[in-house]
Amino acid sequence: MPPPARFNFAQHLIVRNEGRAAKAAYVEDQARLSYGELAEQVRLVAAGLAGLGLRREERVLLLMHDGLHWPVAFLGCLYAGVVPVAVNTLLTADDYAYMLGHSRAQAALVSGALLPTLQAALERGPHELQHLVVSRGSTLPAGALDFDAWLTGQVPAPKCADTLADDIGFWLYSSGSTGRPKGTVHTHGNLYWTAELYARPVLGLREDDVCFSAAKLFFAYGLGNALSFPLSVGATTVLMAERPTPDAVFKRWVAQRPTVFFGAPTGYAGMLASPNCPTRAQVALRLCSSAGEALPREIGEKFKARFGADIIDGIGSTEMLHIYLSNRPGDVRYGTSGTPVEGYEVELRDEAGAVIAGADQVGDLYIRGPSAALMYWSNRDKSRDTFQGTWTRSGDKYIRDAEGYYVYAGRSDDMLKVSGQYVSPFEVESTLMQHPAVLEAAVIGVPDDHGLTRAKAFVVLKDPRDAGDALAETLKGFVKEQLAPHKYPRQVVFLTELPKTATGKIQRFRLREREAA
Ligand code: 3SK
Repeated sequence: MPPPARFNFAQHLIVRNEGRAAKAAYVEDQARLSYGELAEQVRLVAAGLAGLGLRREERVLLLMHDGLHWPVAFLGCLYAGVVPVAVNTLLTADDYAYMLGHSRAQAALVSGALLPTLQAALERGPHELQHLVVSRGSTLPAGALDFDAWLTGQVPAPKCADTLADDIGFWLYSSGSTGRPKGTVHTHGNLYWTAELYARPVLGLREDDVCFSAAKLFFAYGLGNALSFPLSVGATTVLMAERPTPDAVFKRWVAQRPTVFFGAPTGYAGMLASPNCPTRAQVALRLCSSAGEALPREIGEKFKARFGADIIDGIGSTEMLHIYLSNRPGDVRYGTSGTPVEGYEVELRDEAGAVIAGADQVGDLYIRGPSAALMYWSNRDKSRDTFQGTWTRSGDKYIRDAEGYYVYAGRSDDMLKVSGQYVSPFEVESTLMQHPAVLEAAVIGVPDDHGLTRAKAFVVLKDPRDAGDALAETLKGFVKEQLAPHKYPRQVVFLTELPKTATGKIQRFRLREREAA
């Protein structure tokens, strides 16, 4: 059933959960937020935004660690018709400076711990930011508001903005192989569709579930797992601000006893290898989900043997908002991404663009479905390249086997996916080239011992005599200081020259072939 034409996703959730006012919508280690409190606080945020003079369709940067304020802030914006731009908390001041300028955000809702980076971003470039609301900050800069105090002064907004299902609801930034991240524009209706097509029928999420996502709320994957999915069925969600290390996850598995866990292959591999991995009797998991990169078969099988719960592997994208190809509970083929989710169509196309009908051939994956983003903001070329009529180009290569299951066959471009997040080789290479010892560099993805992708850099030095382990470590640290943590190369090797085309373009595929040999 499509949503009605006049539709506000925050209001939709409030109405759906009217009968659950006392039930916990969210729990943290020491705090909880009931459905009734969530509805009240969403309306307070909407009133607070109006009080700041925010108008419909204006953007608000949402740069917050996962915690009770995050869903309140996100849904409060939607309720007011204001557009939250939810951004990755691991980025640099340079990234946020770009996003502030590009989104023309009028206000920012920011965690106290992230305030110094945001302030550095504000000093860097032109922006239109007029209001700063700080969540859990110890000291406030002049003119900034404290999140809780801001809400205390409000009267709940009496009604939601009269939005349409097709109105812009929110943005997420998605990385590409070249250039700046792209502002992916989603509608109110898209959140509804992913919950109705995936969370209910495929995962079978239920009111009595306790959901916990290692993927943070600013990722499309995390936003579904920890917000639109559980709130659509009246479930409870565990939120955690800290990094999802194995120990941090185990602590919540044992203390909060989630029934459904959402992770990524790197996380599952780390947990299974940890000496602190709990026993089956200590946890309450009935189902797990994996996305971000293809789940190696061994990890799924080992996990099932230990916990008795399957990991449902699927693939989605920021552009489609959530998962469109997936395994199913009761029909899991480890080593594949499963079959198309009902409501989505997928096609494999050959290099000439013709649809591949037969089995076992590699093709570019295209998807058609109702949760596709509208566009990349202010980027017509890249929008046209990705959103082609009713089809969306995924940028992934897949094979369909004779039984109709899809097997991941790599990216169509040079992008790598590390820990479920895209890494542009160009960005890492240009950072390496800022080091005084480096002449040029090329970055590719290579599998680690678990079959998961890690960045590897091939570096040509200005003076080849500098090559050695010490410089390799220095270069790793150099990248780590400047880029988000998942982007630094885990291996650095020195070459005397890089493979290039006649016109001087680096041939990364030759480096990949060399690694595979
Ligand atoms: O990477 C994925 O597979 C994914 C899944 C759900 C939502 C978003 C993304 C990028």
